[in-house]
This record gives sequence, C-alpha cells and structure tokens, in this order.
Amino acid sequence: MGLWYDEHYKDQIRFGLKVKQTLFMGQSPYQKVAVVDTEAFGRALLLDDVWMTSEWDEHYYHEMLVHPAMTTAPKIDRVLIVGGGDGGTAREVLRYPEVKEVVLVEIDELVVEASKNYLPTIGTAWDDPRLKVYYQDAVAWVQNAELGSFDVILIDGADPVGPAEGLFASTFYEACKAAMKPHGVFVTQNESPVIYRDTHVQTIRRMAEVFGSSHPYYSTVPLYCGGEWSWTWASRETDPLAVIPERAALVEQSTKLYNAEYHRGAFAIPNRLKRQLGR
Ligand code: SPD
Repeated sequence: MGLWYDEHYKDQIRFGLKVKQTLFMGQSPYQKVAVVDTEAFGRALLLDDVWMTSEWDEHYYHEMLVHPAMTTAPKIDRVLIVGGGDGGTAREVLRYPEVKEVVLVEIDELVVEASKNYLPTIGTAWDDPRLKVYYQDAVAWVQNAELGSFDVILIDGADPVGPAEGLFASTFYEACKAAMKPHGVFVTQNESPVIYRDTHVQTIRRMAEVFGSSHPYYSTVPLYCGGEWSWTWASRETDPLAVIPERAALVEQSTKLYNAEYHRGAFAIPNRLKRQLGR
C-alpha cells in the first residue's frame, strides 16, 4: 500500500497522493509546513495538511492567478504579491520585462525556506533583483502601504481558515484598493465554487462592494479538492477582457496553459452561479 498523504475536507471528501519520501516537515508559529515527493505530482507543498502546490500541476494555478491581471492592467511597473511563499506567482510576474518592482509579503518565513530548499523548480526567480520579500502579516502591511502605489495586487493565500482568513475580509480589500492606482488590477484566488461555494460567492459580492464591480473566472487545478477552481478580478477603471495583445503574445511564449483565448473563455460564469449572483 505504501505511504499516502490525504487532504480532508469536512470529513466528507479526501484527496490523497502516494508519497515516495517526506522531504521536509516543520512547525512554524503559524502552521505545519511539509514538502513531500509524490509518485504522481512530483514534489508538493502542504500547509496544515492541505495541498498547496506541486511541481507537476503548479502552472494550472500560478498562470491563472497572474496572467489575467498582468495582461489587462494598463501599467505593470509595481506589483504586490500577498502570500505566494512557494515563489511560483513571483516567477510568473517577473516574466514581464516591464515590471520594475515586485513586493512579496508572506507571513511565514518557513514556507519560503522550505520552498527554496525543496521546490527549486517552482521558485526560479528568488534571485531577481526586482523582487523584495517581507515576512509580515499582509493584512497589517497593506494598511500601512503607500496610497495608490501598486499597479497590480495578487492574493496568493491558502484557504480561509488559519493565517489566510483575513485575506477574505472587506477591510482587507478596502486597504488593497487604497494601495492600488485607480487603473490598477486586483486578483485573489477564490476557492472552489463547488466545495467552498459560500466563500466563493461572498468574496465576489464583497469585492463588488469595495471595487465597484468584480469578475470571477474559472479553470481547474488538479491538486485541489472540488474539480473547479476560481479566481476573482477587480478594478475601478480597467476592463477584464481588454487583453493587451503584445503582453499576451510575450507571455504565451512560455506559458503551458494561459493564452488570450483561454483568458476570455475563463471569464464565462456558469449558470448556477449567475443565478446565485443575480448576473
Ligand atoms: N486549497 C488550497 C488553496 C491554496 C491556494 N494557494 C496556493 C498557493 C500556491 N502558490
């Protein structure tokens, strides 16, 4: 039978992978951090026994978190990443030569240390001089950020329990709006619309209240429970479907999933959610 690691959801669903070897296991002040080598997905990161990312499927998640914002924001000089301690989001952002500075605020230094040591194929941009990393609670950090200073803000957190809970609050979205330029684009990972449907819908509504409108988009992440995965895009002045062709063409040279057609299709809202959202 061998060794398996399972993520459990509400004692109703579990998603497991057969593990060849546990590479790292540690406890930070915030959570349990583990990196395991799996038969099917390669090396993978778990936080508090929930799958976060894996070598084999990480592009499904990181490309869809990053590129819908980066190909639509009129400017992309300064980008804030909240969370993102495995380095995959920063790697995708730093593919754009226009980017001048990326600020990554991660609460848990142990996540970055473990990822640098055991997931080097995911975080390939740690040494890029444009990247600045702060180990702080992003909820407090954003409250004190310079007003109107970011072109893009990306929220790459865990599920809304434990250290990431505050990243789903209206007060946090208000602080992000204040830290962002009026044309700026904000995107958060927004959970499975199947098993986290209440959080998913509530987040879309909260973001619409704060930013004036919000646009969920959908794809899949094989590592995550629930089949479908979602992200939600918001801006005061920018259109989510106005993909800048030169940026998309540039990034499409290296992406495994993202392209401009995929982008447009991802913003189609399934009927069951349209009805619930009244759209
Ligand atoms: N259910 C897990 C959701 C995790 C979303 N963030 C993953 C971090 C990958 N950089």
